[in-house]
Amino acid sequence: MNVYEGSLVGTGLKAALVVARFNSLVTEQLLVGAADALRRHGVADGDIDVFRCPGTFELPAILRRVVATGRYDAVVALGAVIRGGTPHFEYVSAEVTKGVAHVAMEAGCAVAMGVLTCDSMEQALERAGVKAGNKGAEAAAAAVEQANVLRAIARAPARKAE
Ligand code: INI
Repeated sequence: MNVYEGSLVGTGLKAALVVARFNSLVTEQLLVGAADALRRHGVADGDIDVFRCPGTFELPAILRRVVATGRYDAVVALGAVIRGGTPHFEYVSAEVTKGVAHVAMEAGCAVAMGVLTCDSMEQALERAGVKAGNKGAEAAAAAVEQANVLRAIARAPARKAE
């Protein structure tokens, strides 16, 4: 049996964090958590680039451009969609989920989803480092693991079918 999986060691990886400015009280904390997690997993500070966009709706388009540069092993989308009194929340959260998934499927590198979809600002802050962990950090760790499993697949020896 040959098992291919990704380690959580980020040494030598180049990473990009794409962060939405809307709800920046939350998204800046997701960014702090994601950058901290990358460094703690061994990614060099100079190998982490940050790109900002207006809102979560704009994340997939910027993500796509960042991925297309071919400069990164791991890219993380960071945003916070918080329910208001109108259906806007549903549209933005549905589009970003589809958009990030679409970019991830086409990308040659790891793409991770660090976008919160919450009912309240309180729920969002809890998930941005206050009391329920930091989803930015979790997404960054997932990106490191995914980048490493992609590398492992690329290095796997070709075997003939029996
Ligand atoms: N953008 C967010 O990142 N979070 C939200 O909660 C949000 N809501 O609810 O409106 C939001 N809207 C802005 C949207 O992402 C776009 O920037 C805007 O529609 C312009 O295209």
